[in-house]
Amino acid sequence: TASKRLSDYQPYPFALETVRLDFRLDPQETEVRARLALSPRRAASALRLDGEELELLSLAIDGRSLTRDEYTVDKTGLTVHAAALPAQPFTLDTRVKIAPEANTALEGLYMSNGMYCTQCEAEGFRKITYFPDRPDVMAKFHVTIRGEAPVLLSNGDLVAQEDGFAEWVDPWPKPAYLFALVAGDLVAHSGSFTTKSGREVALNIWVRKGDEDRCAFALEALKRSMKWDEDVYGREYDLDIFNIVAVDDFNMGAMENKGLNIFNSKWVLASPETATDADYERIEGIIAHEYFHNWTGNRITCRDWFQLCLKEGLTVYRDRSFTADLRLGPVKRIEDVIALRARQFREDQGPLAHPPRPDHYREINNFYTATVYEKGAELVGMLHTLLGDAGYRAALDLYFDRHDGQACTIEDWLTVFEDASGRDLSQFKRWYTDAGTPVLRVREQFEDGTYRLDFEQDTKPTPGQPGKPPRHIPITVGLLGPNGQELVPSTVLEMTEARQSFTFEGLGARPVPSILRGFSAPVRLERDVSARELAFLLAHDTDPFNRWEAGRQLAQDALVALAQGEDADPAYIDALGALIADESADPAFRALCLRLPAEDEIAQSLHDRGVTPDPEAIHAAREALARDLAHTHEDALTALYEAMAVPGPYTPDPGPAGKRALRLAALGLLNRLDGGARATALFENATNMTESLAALGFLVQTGADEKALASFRSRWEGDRLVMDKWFIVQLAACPPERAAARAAALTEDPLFTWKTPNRFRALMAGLAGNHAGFHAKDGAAYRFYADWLLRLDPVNPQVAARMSTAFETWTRYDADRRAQMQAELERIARTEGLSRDLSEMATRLLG
Ligand code: HT7
Ligand code: ZN
Repeated sequence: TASKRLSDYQPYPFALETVRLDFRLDPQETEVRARLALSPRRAASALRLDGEELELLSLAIDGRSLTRDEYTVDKTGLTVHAAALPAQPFTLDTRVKIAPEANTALEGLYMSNGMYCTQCEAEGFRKITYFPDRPDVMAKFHVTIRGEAPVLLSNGDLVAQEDGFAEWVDPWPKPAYLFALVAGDLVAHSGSFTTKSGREVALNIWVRKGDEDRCAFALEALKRSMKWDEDVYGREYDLDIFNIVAVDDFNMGAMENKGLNIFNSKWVLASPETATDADYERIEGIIAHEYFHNWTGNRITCRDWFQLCLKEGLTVYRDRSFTADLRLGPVKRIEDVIALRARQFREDQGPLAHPPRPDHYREINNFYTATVYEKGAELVGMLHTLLGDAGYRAALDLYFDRHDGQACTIEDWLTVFEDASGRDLSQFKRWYTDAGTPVLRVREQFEDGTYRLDFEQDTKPTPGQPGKPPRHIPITVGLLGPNGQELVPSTVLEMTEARQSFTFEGLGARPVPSILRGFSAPVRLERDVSARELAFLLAHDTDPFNRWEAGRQLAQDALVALAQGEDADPAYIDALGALIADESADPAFRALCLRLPAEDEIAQSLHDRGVTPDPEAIHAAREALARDLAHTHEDALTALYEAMAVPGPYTPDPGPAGKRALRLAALGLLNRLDGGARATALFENATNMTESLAALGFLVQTGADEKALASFRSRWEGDRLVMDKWFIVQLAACPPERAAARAAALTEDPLFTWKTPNRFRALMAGLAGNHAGFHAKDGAAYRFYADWLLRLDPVNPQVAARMSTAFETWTRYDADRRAQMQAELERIARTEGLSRDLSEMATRLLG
């Protein structure tokens, strides 16, 4: 199939006012009747409706059945020829049959554990009925559902209900991708929220029987989100009811359907025994994210799918700010940057690099990426930095005022910022249209009290984009004096040229610069800086992000040296001694400083420095540094492990969670010395999943994990969410030489229900997350992984394609490994009958 191109955009030639949908649910034969009220926008245009895998039963216009020569049906839709269309507004009625039970792709209407549910973003609605399935066609939906299930849900407000019947009306026009239907034997955990204008909203979290005691946290998170959006963005909820449903079989995390969010049960259900601190934080963030889409995505949507980052980048930015406000802001920022580098910088460095707003694609599902989401959020953050708090808020107010009810573009978005601020953002727009991570080099000069920073920016070519003009980069800088006092507080420098200098006058002595504070732009900063100065910044920087960053840099430098067989500077190990003992620093922050960079990040760092990464050497280097750290600071770490124990009943609040994080970071290091003794004790006595799972991971790391894995399994066998953790941890943390064989053995486990995305992902992501195991020299993991992608593809192409990104770094490695990965990708690409999703990925990966 050919690519779709942004430059080919044409408005839909018909206006769609209202849609009536009537469902008669049946696992094998669901009947869907649709009535569309259409008006031609220009004369003599044929009517094209999208539709896939539908059996058309009847088709009529204004009540008259069409004859066979008046329309054409093909594999992707239906065309009513222009001659059969009235020149005036008309109604089109279709009746189709679909088979939800046979739908394993989990797109459109499908079944999960006997319950009906839908996933329509991006182009799933066309698997439900014939429709203009594009986001710029917005209509009011009126839905009736007939079926045996006791609970029948759709978008909007419930207007009628009796046994086996429900009728829903959504007063807000929406594109089809926001349609949802759920039917099943569900129970609700309910509550309510009163909006700032006094509207009472009924809140329900719908789950399978038995799960209702794991919903309380999600419900409270929803209320916090509703309040935050009112307080910070002035946005109020706009229906009388808000439903969330938890579903076990789900391709992604969650979906923001209007008034009826559907969630992967993993991101709703939580109890102290089954969910970790990290799970709680993610659940809160995802609940917020989907709720925030009500304004940024639903009330204002995207004109076409090229504009995806308009809603996703902004909504990620909003959910990050929410978490930063409710928890520890600097810690959240550091976590987000770690994730950005691990996922988005990695993507930008390889064959899948693309701009936040791509201009072509074959399969849009392949563009729900770290670049669209996380880098998209960074771009919103930079706009916020450039305009300041008041300017940002004014721009967002204008955005909601001007575009409510519309389907918009990145141009609309940037125009709002220009109009609100009077600034020219044409150069800033390159961040949206250009792929790649700029490298920002900086040199310093100090003379006669004047301090000068000379910056140079450069972005390497990416697929299809050879030339990279300079970008508009906000660089937040502060200058520190010799005792750590702030000589120049944080200032935003705006770089717009390829090379640009900034001076600071009147300084008594050479200052220590703190550059790119808060990670003010998604760039790779290069600066010749001594280990001594980094240690100084780790001890004294008043910007918490850069304080952490200095430690990170020290760790990276040490690891890069060790991985190349050189000696590591002792500065990192020395500096961490002070930090461990620094009780004025927050435990969560100290925990982050104690966390060594992941092996994949070390590989990335080597590659950035022009060195071919050797996965075995990287693994050995990381182990050696961890052991050295543990050894040097054994007493302090042991004291920390004791002092950070949290007594009393578990709560997922940031305070105790931070202490647990620090305690477990200490244990992770000590585990290298005591052969798993402390981890065994913790595993046996843990009363919450955070500690239990961490202890299990540490035991897996030592290799003496058989008993612990068996006991964990026998305790949690009946719990699908906890068992996913069991699959992941034993692959992600195990000694690399065991990883591939263990993964293969696990596929024989009766609990490896591979058609369930969560279980498939747990096993495969566990293996791919074991850097040295996945890249084992013999190529066993590559072959195994490719085999399973090929097996999943005909069942669930979306998930198979997403998981293929495990290969996205293949060009970084040595010739042997490259050849093996290339061979696997070629084998995938050659496979007959491959889905469009995986085929596009294989082709792009091969470059
Ligand atoms: N807007 C949603 C993205 C999405 C999705 C979710 C579930 C399954 C398939 C999906 N395809 C696209 C999720 C979000 O960003 O909020
Ligand atoms: Zn989203």
